[in-house]
Amino acid sequence: MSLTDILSASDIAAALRECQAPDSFNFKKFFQTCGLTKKTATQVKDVFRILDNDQSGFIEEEELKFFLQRFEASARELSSTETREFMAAADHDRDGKIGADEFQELVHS
Ligand SMILES: [Ca+2]
Repeated sequence: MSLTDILSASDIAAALRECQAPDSFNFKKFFQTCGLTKKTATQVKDVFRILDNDQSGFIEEEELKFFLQRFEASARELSSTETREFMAAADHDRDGKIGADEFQELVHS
């Protein structure tokens, strides 16, 4: 399965355009523009599994840095500030990584 089985390529492109400038990444806006907020919990978890590059069941801070590149290989890396803010918002149980449930809750929050 690939991201474009769930999200439209044009919505992904629009979401990436919005955060092209350094430190302009806003995860709420990104999830909304790429169409993820309108997807079901199951679909959001499918997206999570695609984003979980090493299939560990979690997205760690190191992986989060390459979040945008999972959507488009030529996208930029997230800055350490963006990565930290994203992690802090998602990591409810404070174990330093994002699980599928945490990701789905963040998308639909
Ligand atoms: Ca966590």
